[in-house]
Amino acid sequence: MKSGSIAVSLFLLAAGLSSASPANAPQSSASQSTPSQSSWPSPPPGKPWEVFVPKEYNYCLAAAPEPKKYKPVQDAELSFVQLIVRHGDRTNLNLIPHDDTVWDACSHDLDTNVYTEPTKPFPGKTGVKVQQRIFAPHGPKSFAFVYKGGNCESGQLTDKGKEMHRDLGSRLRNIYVDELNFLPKDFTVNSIYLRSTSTWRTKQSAQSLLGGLYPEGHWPSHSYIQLHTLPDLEENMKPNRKSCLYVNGLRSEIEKEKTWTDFLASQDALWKKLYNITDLGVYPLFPDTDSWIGWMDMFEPRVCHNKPLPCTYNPETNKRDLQPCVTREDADIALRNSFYSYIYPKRDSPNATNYTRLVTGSFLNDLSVELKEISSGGSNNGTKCNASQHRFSLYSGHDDTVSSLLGAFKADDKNMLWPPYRSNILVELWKKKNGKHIIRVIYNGKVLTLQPGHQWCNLEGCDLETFTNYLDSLVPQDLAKECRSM
Ligand SMILES: *[C@@H]1O[C@H](CO)[C@@H](O)[C@H](O)[C@H]1NC(C)=O
Ligand SMILES: *[C@@H]1O[C@H](CO)[C@@H](O)[C@H](O)[C@H]1NC(C)=O
Ligand SMILES: *[C@@H]1O[C@H](CO)[C@@H](O)[C@H](O)[C@H]1NC(C)=O
Ligand SMILES: *[C@@H]1O[C@H](CO)[C@@H](O)[C@H](O)[C@H]1NC(C)=O
Ligand SMILES: CC(=O)N[C@H]1CO[C@H](CO)[C@@H](O)[C@@H]1O
Repeated sequence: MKSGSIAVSLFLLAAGLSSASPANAPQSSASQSTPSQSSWPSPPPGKPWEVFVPKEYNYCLAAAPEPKKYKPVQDAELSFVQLIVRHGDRTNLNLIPHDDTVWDACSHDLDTNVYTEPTKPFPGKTGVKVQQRIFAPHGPKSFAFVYKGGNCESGQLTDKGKEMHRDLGSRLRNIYVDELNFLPKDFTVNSIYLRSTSTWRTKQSAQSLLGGLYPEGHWPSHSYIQLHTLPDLEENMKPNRKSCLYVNGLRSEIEKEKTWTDFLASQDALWKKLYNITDLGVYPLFPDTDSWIGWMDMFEPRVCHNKPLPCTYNPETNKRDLQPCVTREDADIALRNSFYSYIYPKRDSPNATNYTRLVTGSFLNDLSVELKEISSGGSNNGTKCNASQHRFSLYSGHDDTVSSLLGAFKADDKNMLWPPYRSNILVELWKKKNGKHIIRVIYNGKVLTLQPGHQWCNLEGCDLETFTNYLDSLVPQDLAKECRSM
């Protein structure tokens, strides 16, 4: 089958946006639809891509630390925490023509008001408060055949997505404020650093999370938090294909490897079936045409919202009411294939390490520098909070942000499944009584375990220097050169 744009697909999963918070928390995963109840657990693996999926895996909602079970490191004091997250539940990015699915999943009641700030040459504000509303058009004279949106943009964070991040924030409040007395009870500007990609859904996920960490009543009036974003061309929390040209080059080399082509060939029949049903050949609305990731994105948001999977288009009724339809089993296999679509390039290919350097090396450097600065009591050179009070950094990103880190760490198989919505990696810096610093890494509520043969550290308590040395070994010294962009 095809090659060439899996890279593109990973990137596209990264774009989006949205609004407000309903009351019901996603506490019980029983009420959440688990995408793969129908066929998990998978049969024991035969081929490398027959990834074993434990029953607990739920694409729709990642597990999070349980305040009651959380244990501080013995004889040590918490110094600093980095949290890297994937945004919450969102609508799909890969669209199907003549799709009747309506996404009324994004209420706007509590949306942030946006207005232009005062600008230097003009007195006062230069604009009024606005509240963005998304509405879907109707009728044959509109583009309604592309996407029946309801009140969500494609790729937008839904109310469910906001709620799951608020829930994560409130768990972290229980742990870091109430239990450990580590973060201040009320928000203070210097204690928290916030960075996000420039996408609406990642920024809103961060807002929701911080709303759980510091609920109303814990924000001093007139205080606000600075949201740091990098210019698009310098973004390093997701693969930067515009500035790092060799990302695509190396990716297509990886796609020529036999393990990869065997994988694609083995799944070709299902690919063709899906391609036919969704008219992919007729309508180029599907941006991720060379990868299983696109199919996964097309189906999983529906599964998470109990919406029907697509059937065949009927020109007479102008509806998708003909057989065959995509079955739940097809969707599960597509999801499983998408796991391999990132495990291979980011962890298992002989070229995965070089690929990882390009897609996440620069971000690993940011994490490593921050840990070194904080542990040595150094300054952040004015780019961050006052270093002496800085306790918590939130990095709000995408599946790509999380999966690239997991690939770089050489996480074991069960930790390499597609990062579910609101996946969360906590990197805790602890100072032991003897003055030594150690790192504990907690992924979706559990200490991160590594692949056999790659156990470069025990992430229950890894010596800081071993940890940062490992990260640094994946950081390009001359990024432009490794990207072959100069
Ligand atoms: C796809 O559609 C074509 C034309 O309608 C048909 O001949 C072919 O058998 C279909 N393939 C699959 C896998 O359904
Ligand atoms: C990774 O890239 C370096 C040069 O950038 C090269 O020397 C090395 O052989 C590459 N590793 C693999 C496995 O190809
Ligand atoms: C901070 O800035 C100074 C002066 O520009 C530089 O020498 C130093 O390396 C920087 N420190 C870090 C940790 O980046
Ligand atoms: C940082 O905070 C400490 C006290 O917590 C204060 O003494 C120091 O002046 C602050 N530094 C800056 C640059 O604001
Ligand atoms: C483009 C590239 O670096 N390809 C390498 C992938 O890994 C194999 C096995 O180590 C190398 O032989 C290739 O040169």
